[in-house]
Amino acid sequence: MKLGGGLVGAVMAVVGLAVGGVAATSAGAAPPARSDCHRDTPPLIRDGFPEPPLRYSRGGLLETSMRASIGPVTMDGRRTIAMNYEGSYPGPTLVVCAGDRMIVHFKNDLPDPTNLHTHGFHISPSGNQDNVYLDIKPGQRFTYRYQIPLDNPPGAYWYHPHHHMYVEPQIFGGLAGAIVEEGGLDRLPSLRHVPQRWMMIESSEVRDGKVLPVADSVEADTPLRVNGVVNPTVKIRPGQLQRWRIFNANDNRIVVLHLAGQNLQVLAEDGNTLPRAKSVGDLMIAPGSRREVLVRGGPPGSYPLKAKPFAQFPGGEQPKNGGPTPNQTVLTVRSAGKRAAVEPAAPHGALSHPVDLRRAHVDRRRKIVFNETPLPGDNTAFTFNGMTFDPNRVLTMKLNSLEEWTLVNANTEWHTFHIHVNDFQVISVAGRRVPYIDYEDNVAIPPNSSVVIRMRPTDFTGKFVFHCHVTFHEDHGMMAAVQVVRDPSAAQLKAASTSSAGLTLESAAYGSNEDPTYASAVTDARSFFLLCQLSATHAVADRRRVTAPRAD
Ligand SMILES: [Cu+2]
Repeated sequence: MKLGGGLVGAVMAVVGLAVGGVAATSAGAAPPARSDCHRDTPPLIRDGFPEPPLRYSRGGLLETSMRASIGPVTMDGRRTIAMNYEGSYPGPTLVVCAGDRMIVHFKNDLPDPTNLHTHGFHISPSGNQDNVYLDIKPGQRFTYRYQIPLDNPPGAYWYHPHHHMYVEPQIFGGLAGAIVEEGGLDRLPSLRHVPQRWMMIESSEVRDGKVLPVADSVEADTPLRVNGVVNPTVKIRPGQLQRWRIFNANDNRIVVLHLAGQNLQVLAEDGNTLPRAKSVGDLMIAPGSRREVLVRGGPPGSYPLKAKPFAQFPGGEQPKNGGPTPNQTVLTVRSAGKRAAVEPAAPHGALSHPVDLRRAHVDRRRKIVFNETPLPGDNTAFTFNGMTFDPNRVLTMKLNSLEEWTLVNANTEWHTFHIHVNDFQVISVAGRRVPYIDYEDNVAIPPNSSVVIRMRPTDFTGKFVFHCHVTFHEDHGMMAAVQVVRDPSAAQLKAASTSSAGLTLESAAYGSNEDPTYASAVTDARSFFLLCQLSATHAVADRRRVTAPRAD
């Protein structure tokens, strides 16, 4: 087992094990074997392609240290100062199985508060699990103890900081790592021998050997790195099939990927295996989302995987002014060598049989409007139904009930909707029904358009959040709290609107067939005050690149 990228990582990992007293490895005793799901998985290609350190669960447990700090990492083969987990950019890849426990000995050696979010995990949001309300101050330690449920779908997840108002600077600074839960597709006979690559796409701007603070960067221009390297080479043989798990770990950027010479065969979205493989020429991945794809080696030659120009923040010619991002090469596929005699065929037919919520009875409907309100001093409040994030304003969902949410983007720029703990089924995008069963934990919402989703919170009660995963928007207010309870009170089941300060967002009554009415957006005084404070703290005045043009 490879524990760490360098000596520090390895030592930290060993210390981590010793702290928990798990691997009672007195000299000579063998460590526990890897958890069952890691047996006979498709091989991970180790041919010089950049790869963060891998940490596998053993005997049903992944116990690891996780130190967040600012210090040297290797980026593009060079020593670079960045925010990092365990001295690595990206952080170590955690490889687990459904049903495993995960113990993370977290240490905050950053100058700011932080915490850890297991993005996409269907896991408890409470206590020392996926609790984004934790405030781990500089110098503090915290031990996370996660119980990964047996029904957490195998697939691609990731971890990143989730302390409100620090998410964007910390992700851009370098804090992100992959989590892979094995099983699922790994067991499909047609994929058992298809080798894999795991690719964390991040953007951090480097100058003079240091990652710039996000506030000093022109973000849309920032190069995209795959596992810490600009434009790495992917070797493939003509005819060879490879399976890539792609993580968009950018703080803000949507990427639209296009591989020269072929379509990508999409197998899974946000850890959810699709009912059937989907062939796409352009693959859009929202910040925070993951996609699994199959790629076939073409005739000998080089094939760039491009991030196509994309106007995420319309309003100008240059990225700085909100124009399209430049055409960037994310990686280069080099097809060479002998064509193998027998290459596996791509899977065809059903890959999975997800529960379809399209015909199910809806218990409650809500409407969430994503909007932006100008503030004094060239600042912008990013709001849901006119309100910025207030941890004490909590919307209530009933455990095991079915909710339908209409997500309205009232702006000329893109937003995304991400919710913790429970994934949702995307029903329609911009008025068009999705023709298959499409589960995601983060969906992009086109400008001046809407997306309808359905979800049924199961297994876990507790309080968590939903937000835009353009993390600049999230940090500047576009987030709200939600709790799942077994037996909601009468007040929690009533229809509610933004004008009743304190309880819920725009909701029809539980059990009603009504669509909620949308009250006109207001930024309440308290939110306004918080936003002004926030603007002062983060000096966002010069950072208009992620704000949409003002409405005239
Ligand atoms: Cu947004």
